[in-house]
Amino acid sequence: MAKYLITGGAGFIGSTVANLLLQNDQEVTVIDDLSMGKRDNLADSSHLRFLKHTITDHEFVNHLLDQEKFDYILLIGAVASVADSIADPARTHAINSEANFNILEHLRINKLPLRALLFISSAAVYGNLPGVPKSETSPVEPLTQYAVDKYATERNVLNYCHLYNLPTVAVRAFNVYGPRQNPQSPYSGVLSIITKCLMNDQVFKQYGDGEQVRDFTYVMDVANCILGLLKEPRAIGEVFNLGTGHKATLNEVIDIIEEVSHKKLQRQILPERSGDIKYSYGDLSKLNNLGLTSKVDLKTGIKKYWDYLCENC
Ligand code: UD2
Repeated sequence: MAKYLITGGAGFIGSTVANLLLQNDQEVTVIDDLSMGKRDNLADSSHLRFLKHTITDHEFVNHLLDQEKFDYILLIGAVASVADSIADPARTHAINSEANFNILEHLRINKLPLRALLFISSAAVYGNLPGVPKSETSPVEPLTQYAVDKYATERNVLNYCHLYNLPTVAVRAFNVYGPRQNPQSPYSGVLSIITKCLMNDQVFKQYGDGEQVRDFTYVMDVANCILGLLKEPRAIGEVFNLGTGHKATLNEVIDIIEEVSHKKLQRQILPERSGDIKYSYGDLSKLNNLGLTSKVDLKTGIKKYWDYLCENC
C-alpha cells in the first residue's frame, strides 16, 4: 500500500483520482480548502485522511510532508477558472504557483523520499496561436494569470527533475468533463453548464455558431492516465498532452446530449466570447506511445455523466 498526497483532492478531478486510489486500497491524504470542492465528493474510507486546509499555508504543508513522507504527490489544487484568475491574479498566483513551488523546494531542501510527483497543467498554455493539433513542442502563449501560472509551475516541476533529480511529470489537460464538475460559474466547463440547463429547463447561452472545436476528455480517463504516468519511469521529467485525440464541435456535443437525455436544449445564440479559441485539440501520440490512452468516447462519456446527474439530482 502506497501513500498518496492529493492537493485539491475534494474537487472535480482530484476526487475522481482519490476515489479510484481508495478503491484500490491505497492510503490517501487530501488537502483541500473546499473553495470549489466538496467533502461529499470523497468516498467514505478508513484509508482516507481529509484535511480542510489551504495549500498556501506553507508551514502546514511542509509539516505534513515531513511527517508523512508520501510516496506519490499529485498537485491538482488550483484556481480552476480562467475568469477567476483574471479577477484575482494575486490569489491565483499564490495557489497555482507559489504553493506548488513551496512543495518542490521543501522536497528538494529536505531530500524527502519520493517515488513520483505529478502536476496538472492545462491546454491553456497554448493560448490563441494558430496550428492544431497542438503537440507538446508547439509554441506556447499563456494569455492569463491562470495560463502563466500553469506554464511556470509546469516548467518548475520539470526543472526540479532535470536539475535536482526529483521524479516529476506534468500533463496538459484538454477540456475535462464528467461527474462532480461544478457548474457554478459561467466559465465552468461547457458540458456542466449544458447539462445543468437541461436538468433545470434553463436556456443555454451559446457563444458563437457552435462550430468551435474541442477535445472533451472524460474525467475517469484523466484519472487513469495520470495514475499510469505516475508509475511509468519513461514519463519522468516529461510533459504530456492529456485528451482523447478526437475532436468535436459544440454543435455535435449538443446533438449527443440531446440524444442521450431525450431532451431538447433551448439555446440563445450570442456573439463569440472575446478571446475564445476556435480550434483546440491536441496530438496525443506522446502519451499513447507509453501505452496510455483515453478509452471513453464522447457519447459513452456523456451518457455516463447524464446517468450520474439523474441519479444524484
Ligand atoms: C478550456 C478550459 C480553460 C482553459 C482553456 C484552454 C474549462 C472549463 N476551461 O476553456 O480553463 O484551459 O480550455 O484552451 O475546461 N461556451 C458557450 N456557453 C457557455 C460556456 C461555454 O457557448 O455557457 C463555449 C465557449 O465559448 C467555448 C466552448 O463552449 O467556445 C468551450 O468552453 P469551456 O469554457 O468549456 O472551455 P474552453 O475550451 O473555452
